[in-house]
Amino acid sequence: MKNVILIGAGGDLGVNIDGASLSPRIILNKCNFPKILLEQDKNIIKSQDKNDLKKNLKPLNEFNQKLYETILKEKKFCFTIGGDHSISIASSLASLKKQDDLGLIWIDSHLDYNTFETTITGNLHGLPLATLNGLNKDLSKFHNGSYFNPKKTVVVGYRAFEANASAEINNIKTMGVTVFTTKDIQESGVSKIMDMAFKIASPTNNFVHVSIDLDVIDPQIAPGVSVKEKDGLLKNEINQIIDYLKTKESKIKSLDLVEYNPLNDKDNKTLDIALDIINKLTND
Ligand SMILES: [Mn+2]
Repeated sequence: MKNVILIGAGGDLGVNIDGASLSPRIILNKCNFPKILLEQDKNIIKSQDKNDLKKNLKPLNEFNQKLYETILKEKKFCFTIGGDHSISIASSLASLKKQDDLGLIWIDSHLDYNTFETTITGNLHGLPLATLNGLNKDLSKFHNGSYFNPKKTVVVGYRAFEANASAEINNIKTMGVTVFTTKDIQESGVSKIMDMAFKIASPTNNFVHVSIDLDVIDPQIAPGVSVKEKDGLLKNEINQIIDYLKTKESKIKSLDLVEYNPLNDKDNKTLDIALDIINKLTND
């Protein structure tokens, strides 16, 4: 992949657990690419109010607006390194603003499809995918343009069924987004699922944005995330996904890698996987 710039998005205002904001600085330091590092204001005190269902909305939007404007100006291939997954609201919408009719592939153990009405925690990293399909407008006020077509939006790797997710599942079904579970991958194999994902996200050979949440990987292999979901993808499966993405390089407009949390990592296991993914996807 030529002409890559890493955009460090050091924000974790979307999650009540600290740590993801620290990861871009660590990752960018180990990568030999042009880079821009944005970090959230260290003086912000996160909301701990259980009844607050729009936690840190204002500073989160301010951070995302900066990220959005940074990516809009950038001519290189933007590979955004989070941060929690709320930063992908900005990275994805900026990419869509630059490229019409962009499909969206969301590789994640969670749906990230809550709305302000269905979220139980108010942790806004559970809302970005719904936001990218045009819901939760309060999270995208900085964006003046269209949203991702739900019919060209695909989730790969979902498995967080037990997390009181019925309202979220209802949201995503109503909108018409396609979801492939971890079980689907294990039963049908990576290449078949990824073939289908690309057919849905890119039916007319249009470009796609790919957003990879590290919690799609099994937490025994990649413990350094904020919200762990057991029974995840094994090393072989995530490697196959990355190899597959490599074959579709010419159709990928932009990438995110999010949710690395160094405070939860063990022996840099997750860091090593994150660096491996970045190196594989960016190597020519
Ligand atoms: Mn996510």
